[in-house]
Amino acid sequence: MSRILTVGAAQLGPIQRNHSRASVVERLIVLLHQAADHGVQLVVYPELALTTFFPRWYLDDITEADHWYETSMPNAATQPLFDEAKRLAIGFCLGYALLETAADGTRHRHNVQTLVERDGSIVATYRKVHIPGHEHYEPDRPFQHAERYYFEPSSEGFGVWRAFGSLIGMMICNDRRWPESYRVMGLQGVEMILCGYNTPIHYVPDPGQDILQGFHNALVMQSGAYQNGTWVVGVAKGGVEEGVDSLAQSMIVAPSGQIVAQALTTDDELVVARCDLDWCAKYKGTLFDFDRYRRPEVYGRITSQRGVELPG
Ligand code: CDV
Repeated sequence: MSRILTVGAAQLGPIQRNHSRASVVERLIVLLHQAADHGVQLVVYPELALTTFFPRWYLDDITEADHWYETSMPNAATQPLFDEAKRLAIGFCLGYALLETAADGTRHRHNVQTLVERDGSIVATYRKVHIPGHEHYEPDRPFQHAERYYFEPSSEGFGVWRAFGSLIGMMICNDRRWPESYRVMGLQGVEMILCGYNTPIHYVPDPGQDILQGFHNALVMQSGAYQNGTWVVGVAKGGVEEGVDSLAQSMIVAPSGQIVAQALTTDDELVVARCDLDWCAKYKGTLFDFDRYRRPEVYGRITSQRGVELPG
């Protein structure tokens, strides 16, 4: 008998800076109810799904940004989502900014996704590994992308968890452009990767790429899925948020690399697919039989070196 996991990619339209957490959580719950109507078992929300994409502004005093971060999960604002999901027996994956204070008093800021099982228990919180953008204010930009100022990169890497009768991994936005993200999870047998994203259509360092945003988005997730024999659920925040137009095009990609469902709008929209987890084995057991065909002994540069070293 096949193992089916019915998944909902819960795309969000824009969240403006004056939108309250409560109003956003209401939108998340509307999508949750749509998911229930479709027999969805797992709902995936975008990166930074509780607030506007605040790294587009640079604040000299970073503590003035503290209100964009959650300090616990669940919390008062998100408890209604946790309660409703548990009542409906739907699991979910939620992206948000997390501010933690360590035992030594140091404060740590991460861009995270928390995975919650159908019984309401927290499976894991993944912290973003690849942090794009810049550390300092860049006056010539039409908008900032100061993620490297607002978030520390994770040193925990990419985990895979047994949940939803499957092997589930997580990554966030820019992680999806790096083949290493998928492969580290592929090497742990991942069957479904959950990825929230916020991608401005205007890529300031090279506007020539703007027209290719949709192509590149599909390209990386389709190839990552195929080369690792895994489902990939990519979920966007789309539309014009605080004047910045963001790519939507949320999609669910099969282990074959085929897109099986894709958002049609740039707004709040639920995209559903019945994912047969056993399809992963078709690829993991043939062309991408890692144990049989991989050659780690000649891939040393991938972990020993970061930038390019030209031949002498
Ligand atoms: N939120 C992101 O990580 N966004 C990045 C940047 C480069 C636009 C992305 O890769 O989509």
